Amino acid sequence: MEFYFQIVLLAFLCFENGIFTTTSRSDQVLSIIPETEADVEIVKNLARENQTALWHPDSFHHIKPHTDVHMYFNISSVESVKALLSTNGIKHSVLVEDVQELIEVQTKNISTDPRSSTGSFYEQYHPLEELSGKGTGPKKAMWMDCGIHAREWISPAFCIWFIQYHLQFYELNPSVANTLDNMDIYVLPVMNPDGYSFTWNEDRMWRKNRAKYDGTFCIGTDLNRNFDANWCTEGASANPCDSTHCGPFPESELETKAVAQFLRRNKHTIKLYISIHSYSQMLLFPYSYTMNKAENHEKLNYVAYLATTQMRRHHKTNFVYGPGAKTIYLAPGGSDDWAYDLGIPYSYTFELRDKGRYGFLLPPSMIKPACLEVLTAIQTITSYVIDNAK
Ligand code: 9B3
Ligand code: ZN
Ligand code: ZN
Repeated sequence: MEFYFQIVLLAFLCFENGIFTTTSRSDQVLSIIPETEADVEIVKNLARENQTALWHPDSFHHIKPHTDVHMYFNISSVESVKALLSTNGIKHSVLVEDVQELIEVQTKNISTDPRSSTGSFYEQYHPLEELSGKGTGPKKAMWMDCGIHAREWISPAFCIWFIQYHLQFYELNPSVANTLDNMDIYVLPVMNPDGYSFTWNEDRMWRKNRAKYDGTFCIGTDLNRNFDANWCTEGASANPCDSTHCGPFPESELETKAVAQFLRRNKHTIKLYISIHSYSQMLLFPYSYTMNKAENHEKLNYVAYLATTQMRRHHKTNFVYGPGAKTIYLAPGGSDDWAYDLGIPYSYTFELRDKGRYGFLLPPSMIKPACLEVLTAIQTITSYVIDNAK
C-alpha cells in the first residue's frame, strides 16, 4: 500500500523546473529559443558539454537569436540542461517527451506476419534486410520482353499488367512472394517503341521496327529475325520490303543490340528468358531455327507441359506447346533461340490470345483473362526454375 502511493506521488511531482523535479525517464528533445547572442552561446555550449544531437537547425553555425532550436538530449543530462536554461531565463519546452517509446513504436512488428499486424507492409518502417532482399548471394534472375512486334498489342499490355500484379499481390499471393523472394525479374515492356507508336498513329498492322537503310524505300527490320541465331536463313527475308526482313546483319538494330548486350552481361544469373507475342495461344521453346532438339529438350518440354496443364486446369484455356520449328514454322534469328544458345537454359516464347477470332485486335475486355492465364503459366515455370535450375 505504501509503495503504491509513492509511485503515484512521484508521477504527480514531475513539475518542469519546479522544486520537486525528478530525473526524466527517457531521452528528450527540447525546443529552445535563445533571445540574445549570450543565450546563443549558452545553447551552443550545451552541445559541447552534453550528449546531444542537434535536430534543427542542421548546424550550430545557424543558431541565431529568436530562432527555434530543436536539440536531442541524453537521459543523463535532460534535467540539468533544463535547470541551466531556466536559471538563465532561456525559453524552452519539451518537444518529444518520451523518445524511447517513439523509437519502439516504429521498430517493433518488423518480423511478425505482415497480414496480422496493424498497417500493411508499406505502412511500416523496415530494416535494410527487409527492403533490399533476404538471402545470401545473388538471386537467380528471369528476363521478360514484350512488344517485339508492334501490332501485338496484348504483349506490352501483359508486361505492364504483370508488373502491377507483382507490386500489388506480394502480400496476398504466396506464389508472387515466392517468385520475388527468390528471383530478380527484368521486364522490358516495349522492345519496339517506334513500331508500337506507328501502330497507334499510322498503320495498326505494322510488325517491324522503323529502321531506314540506304538503297530501299522500304522500312523496318523484324526484330525477331535480327538475332544472331542462324541469322537470315530459311524463314526470314533478306528483302527489306517483307514483314520478316532480317536486317542488314545480325544485331544491326539498336533494339536487338541493347537486349543482346544486357543478356550477355547478365547471362550467369539469368536462368529464364521469356518473350511475349500474339496471337495463337502457344508456348514455344527452342529450336525455331532448326528441326534439331535442344540439349535439354526433355526438361523444356516437361515444364511447358506443366505450364499449359495448369492453364487448362485453372482457366480452361488451351495452349499448344512444343519447339518452335515443329509447332509453327522454321524461322531463324529469334530472341528465344539466341538467348538459349547464349546459355540461358529455360527459354520460352508465348503467343497469347486469341486463336484468330479477333487476332491482333483483341478487345480490351479480354486483357485481364489473357493476362491471368499466362500468369498461371509463368508462375509454374518460375517455380520450377527456382527449384531446379543450376
Ligand atoms: C519465331 C521465332 Cl524465329 C522464334 N525463335 N520464336 C518464336 C517465333 C514466333 C513469333 C515470330 O517471330 O514469328 C511469333 Se509472332
Ligand atoms: Zn510476334
Ligand atoms: Zn505471333
